[in-house]
Amino acid sequence: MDDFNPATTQKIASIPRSGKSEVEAAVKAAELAFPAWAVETVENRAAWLNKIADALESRSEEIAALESMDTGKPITLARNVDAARSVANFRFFAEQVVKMQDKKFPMDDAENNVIQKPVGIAGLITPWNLPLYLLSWKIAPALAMGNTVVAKPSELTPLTADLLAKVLVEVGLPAGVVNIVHGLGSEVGQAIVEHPEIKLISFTGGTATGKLVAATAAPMFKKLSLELGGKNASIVFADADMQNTVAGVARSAFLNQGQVCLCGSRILVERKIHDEFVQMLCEHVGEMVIGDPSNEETQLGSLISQEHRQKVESYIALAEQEGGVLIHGGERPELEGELAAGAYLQPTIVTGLDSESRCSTEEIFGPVVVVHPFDSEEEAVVMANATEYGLAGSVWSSDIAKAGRVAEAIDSGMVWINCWLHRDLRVPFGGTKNSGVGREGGEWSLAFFSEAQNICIKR
Ligand code: TXE
Repeated sequence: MDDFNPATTQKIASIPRSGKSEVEAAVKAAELAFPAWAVETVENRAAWLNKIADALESRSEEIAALESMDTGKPITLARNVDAARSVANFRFFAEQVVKMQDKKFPMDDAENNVIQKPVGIAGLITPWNLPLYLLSWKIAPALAMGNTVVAKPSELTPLTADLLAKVLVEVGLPAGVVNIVHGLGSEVGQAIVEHPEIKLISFTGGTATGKLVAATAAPMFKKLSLELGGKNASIVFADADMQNTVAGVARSAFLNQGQVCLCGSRILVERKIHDEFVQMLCEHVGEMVIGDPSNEETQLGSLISQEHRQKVESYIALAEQEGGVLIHGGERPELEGELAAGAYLQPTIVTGLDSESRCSTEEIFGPVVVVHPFDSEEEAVVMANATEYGLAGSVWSSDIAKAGRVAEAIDSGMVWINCWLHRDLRVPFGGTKNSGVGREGGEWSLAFFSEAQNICIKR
């Protein structure tokens, strides 16, 4: 299969279009490797993770360049977020797993010991928006807990998964512990989810695909973690620090061209500052540099593909049909040379829509945000919760008690107050409603990638 740079539409690689038989071979290899890997000491597994982190770190610049080329994202973002976090994920779980302790529950006449055992072969399926970042977020805890892995990266962004496979060979990780199978979701992804020997599935991707994955895995009682889409609200109160809030809300709206499940794509603003806020937001966004992802100055790169841009543009057309006003962007920027063919789109801000309109409630997953005014705390909460998603959100106010009340009332897995995407890898990550099932992160990942067994000893 061909792999393209979406910023230029040039072909950059060919990848194998694997199918059932390659998944079968990967499962066989993972099965053979499992017994030895599962009984490795925790310290040894942590040492492997650190070795992988070191090897990735020495290739950080290469990872950033590949990720930027494969996704169209700005090189600075690929360097500071994707490359850095991929290394950090391995280091973090190496540290976490050695700190983990078996739990004990004493009784008068007996002792309960809860131990965490490996599940077996873990099936990991990841999307295109944060390729190695999300793959390493799953591989590291899976390995730390003694599982072997069959992983499928997105067919749109296979390059850093391929680099990881080479790094694993270089550092000498025993063969079969990690197996990466490239190909289409409907072929390789589906074969992984269906395979009876794969006992656990961790999936990050679209909600529609998540439904399919759940429907296939549930009758086999596989352990399942689904991290799906989001339509997250950024709630701005009149007492917020305007400068900080405008910058934070704009970053939350447009980071990675709005292609992050956590992006704040619905901006709810207290009516008395609505017009002023919107004007400041437009000015801020107007200064964002859009263009060549390899340029250090670029803040907004290309979307993932022409097809995805069409989908996002169809929402802009819908916004206009629904009575929305495009107060910023909405067009393809005019770029020169080979970039002219890229999947670029201006950062777009829409006002005047009903807060229950499709553009305000459906995930667009691109550089398009809607802004709505609200009059009271209660109204802001109702509006924030009026979507089928429940992943994240942010609240901006100098009244921390009020912001805390609103945060608790939002039906989502994560809320930031006066910041966004301020990540501590120890905290739970995941959503409610159509944003998924389960939590990963810190001890939640270690619990998910293992089976708890209680051993009760009668004295
Ligand atoms: O994702 P898919 P797509 C959202 C976003 C986007 C929409 C669709 O709204 O517009 O999803 O994106 C694999 N069995 N997010 O179509 O298809 C696929 O190969 C098993 C949010 O690109 O869900 C890839 O590796 N696997 C999201 C992975 O699933 C299957 C990030 C995700 O791709 C499969 C990406 C199947 N039947 C998109 N079909 C987030 N939560 O951040 C596909 N796949």
